[in-house]
Amino acid sequence: MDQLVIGRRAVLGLVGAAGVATLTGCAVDGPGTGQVLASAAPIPPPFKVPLPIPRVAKTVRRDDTTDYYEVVQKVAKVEILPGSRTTIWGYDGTFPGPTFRARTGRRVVVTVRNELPVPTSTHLHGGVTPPESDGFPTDLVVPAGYPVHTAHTSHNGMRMNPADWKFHDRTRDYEYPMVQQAATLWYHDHRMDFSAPQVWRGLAGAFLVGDNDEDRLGLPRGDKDIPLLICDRSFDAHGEFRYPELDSTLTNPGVTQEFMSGVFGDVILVNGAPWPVLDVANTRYRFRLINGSNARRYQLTGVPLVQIGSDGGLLAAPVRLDALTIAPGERYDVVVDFSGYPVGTELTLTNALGEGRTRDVLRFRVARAEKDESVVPASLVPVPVLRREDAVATRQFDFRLQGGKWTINGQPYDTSGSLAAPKLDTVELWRFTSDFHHPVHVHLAQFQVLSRTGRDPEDSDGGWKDTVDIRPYGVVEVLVRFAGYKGRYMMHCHNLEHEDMAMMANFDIV
Ligand SMILES: [Cu+2]
Repeated sequence: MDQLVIGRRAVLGLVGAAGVATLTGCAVDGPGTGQVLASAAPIPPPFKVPLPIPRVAKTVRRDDTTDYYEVVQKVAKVEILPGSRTTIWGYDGTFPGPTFRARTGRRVVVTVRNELPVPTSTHLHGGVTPPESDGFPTDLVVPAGYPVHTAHTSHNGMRMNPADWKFHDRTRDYEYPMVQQAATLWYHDHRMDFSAPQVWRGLAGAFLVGDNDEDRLGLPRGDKDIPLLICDRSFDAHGEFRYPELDSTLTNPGVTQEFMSGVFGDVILVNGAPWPVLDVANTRYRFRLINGSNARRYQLTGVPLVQIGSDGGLLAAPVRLDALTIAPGERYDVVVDFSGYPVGTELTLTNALGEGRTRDVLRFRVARAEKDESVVPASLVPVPVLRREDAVATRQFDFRLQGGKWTINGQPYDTSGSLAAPKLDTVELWRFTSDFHHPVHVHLAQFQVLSRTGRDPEDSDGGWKDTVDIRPYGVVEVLVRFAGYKGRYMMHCHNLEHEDMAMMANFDIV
């Protein structure tokens, strides 16, 4: 029998697993399910390069209701490791892509033009988006001359019906009504079979929604409100991204056997820079933490964290945390108060789930004294509390390695299938169970965590979420509110290797 080991020595043999797996070494919390891919390039020393702040996307046009943007997905060369050039696939040729700053109630239309050699699908993660613009994995923008029939190939037992595929020639508009409150969203690639390698190459960015309720609070703003997209990557001897794909043209899907459980990089990037340093004033800062890693979980600690928001928006009240665990796809909105530190102090945000170099993340250097205009009020925004009795239905979704495939309820992804049909404007109790670490993401609908393996939710589980970290043998109950739009959406594991290897399912809001 093949043996599965998670964490430190992640070895996963899928061939011949025949649905039977032995799990060992799961007693200690770890970086998730995956295997470290070592860099061949010399790894740079930490805390030498400044934290990049992604540029804010500019509108190309505005009218009474709508802000219009244009984004080009293209190949670019950027300096990530000091002194070498890395080829990336980026929105506007940058990694991360530009930060969008949207407003509740103002519609956003993003025209995406694909100049990459492969199809793409762009998902606004956390967006309350009509199904046509949700970035379905089979709803693709294909580059000029791309042979679309090659997209219908099937692997890992996934069932692909050619009728489910949609192809847009080179460009398309994504329409985001922004009927949602202030929140930290992000956008990333969601192409069927290839989300993992395409996000790894750089297709990800922050999308921040603001509203009047948030403005009234007096939270840190302007250059003291900073997205931090954290991800791990590996590099080859030439400084190019290294990834264990079977086909570097990304025509045929899959990764080499030993990485089917997930890919961990050994270089931690924040906003695309390795272990950067940020000079701060001795005031409060607001950081939008986004875990853009394929598989790696982090437990962030080392600086005083006050959580003010979760995936779907601000909390009812701030929560003081000693450490914060963030799984792939999750976001946490936090305030760090540097006022207690004299100028010259250095504080390091570390990762308690890492080892060696992956224990470090980002350094703050208190560089100047300033008067702080910001506050963190004891009460933030009203958040209705869902209760168990609000649920009109209960469903269970089991995330599991079965028959050598990553499955949900025993089934690999079926483009035509649907596992649930919740009614619009109702609440359901969904119970997620798992064998390994699976960060579960539900499109469109937001939820509240009700329990974790029979216990109360954790301190950082509060508020509206769209992604929740399920631990090995964990049972997480969430109350999901189906609001916004009818139509077909999906849920999936946000370990991107699991996602690409069939751990997705459709559901229909009716
Ligand atoms: Cu998973």
